[in-house]
Amino acid sequence: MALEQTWRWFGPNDPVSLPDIRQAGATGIVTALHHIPNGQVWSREEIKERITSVEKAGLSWSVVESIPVHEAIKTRTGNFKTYIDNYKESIVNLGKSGIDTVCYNFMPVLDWTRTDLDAPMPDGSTGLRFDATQFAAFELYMLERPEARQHYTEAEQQKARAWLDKAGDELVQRLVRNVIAGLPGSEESFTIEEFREVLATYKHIGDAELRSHLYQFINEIAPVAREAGVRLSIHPDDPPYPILGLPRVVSTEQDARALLDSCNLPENGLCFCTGSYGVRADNDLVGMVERLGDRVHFIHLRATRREEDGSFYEADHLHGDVDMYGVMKALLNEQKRRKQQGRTDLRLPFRPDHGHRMLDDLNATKRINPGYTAIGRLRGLAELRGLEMGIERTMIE
Ligand code: DNO
Repeated sequence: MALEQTWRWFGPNDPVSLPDIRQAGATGIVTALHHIPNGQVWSREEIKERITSVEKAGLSWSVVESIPVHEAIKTRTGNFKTYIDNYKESIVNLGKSGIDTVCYNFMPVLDWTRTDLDAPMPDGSTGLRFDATQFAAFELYMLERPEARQHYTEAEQQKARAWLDKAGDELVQRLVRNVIAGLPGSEESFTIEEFREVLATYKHIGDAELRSHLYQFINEIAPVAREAGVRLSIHPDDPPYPILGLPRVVSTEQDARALLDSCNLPENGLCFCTGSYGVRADNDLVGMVERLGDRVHFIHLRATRREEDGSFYEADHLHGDVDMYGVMKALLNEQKRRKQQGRTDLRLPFRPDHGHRMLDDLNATKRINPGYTAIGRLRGLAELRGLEMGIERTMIE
């Protein structure tokens, strides 16, 4: 037994081609119909077309990442009922087409957030980073969010100001772009003005409200997914704590457990992202796989490194704060358990999440998606599959 090796592909415009992915050794593709506007139904025809192009390359469409959840669903305002109906229809169409795993997230306004997409690593490669000081500078002095001041100590505010005074226009503009102009896979992007407006739509939505909206949503879609033969997997918050005064409700083991308990169907499952959950020292990743593993349908493997002030960066896949050996072993044990229990969902897809920009990908003229370079992920996947094989060989059947 082994986990399924997959690779994220952003579709025909992705600079990394399907034949490249095949050479990397992945067999499954993780993709989405990014060209369909958020909220609209994914038709059988569109799904078929994507399946055909993936299969032509000798690969299979393993996971949908993601069907985006419209903001109206998260706030339960406006046309949210129509959007939920459309969501269901997309799930049904995917199920009929033989696609059985769908990833989604419930982060308000922004999907994943970083301040720096090219932070220098000691070995000469670059990686993604969330810098606490730069983020403070963004919300205090560029976004000018009035309540942000309460969130930072005097010393933190001064540090952010000092960064800003030294940064220069180009760096400042880049920071704004990195935070709100949409990272790969995010379906939304904003100007500062638009961003202020959309933040205001959460004025009356706190932690309890967002949780309730998520639980209502999953209770509506999970039974449909069950009927359609589709397993849903929620991606955790990245970073895994509230930012910009917005609530975040999928950041910890307790959050994940509460969501699973809110709708007790196996189709209501998790995407286990070690990079996101791993930013919190209080998330025991190995224990989480042991305790929640029976509801994990999809896995992102990457390792972050925490710094004292709350900043973090993406380290090499095997050398961050994440105990990748322990996680991999726990995942293989989960797969074994499923086999012993006679479960049919043994296909546990994982993808090397993100990777450093290195070697030829550092070439400034080369088009790349930050975090989703070919060579950095190739390295990540190679290391992870080696780790997996080493563990597997020593496991008692
Ligand atoms: C970032 C990704 C996320 C993820 C979504 C899932 O690299 O892991 O954008 O795809 O949050 O819905």
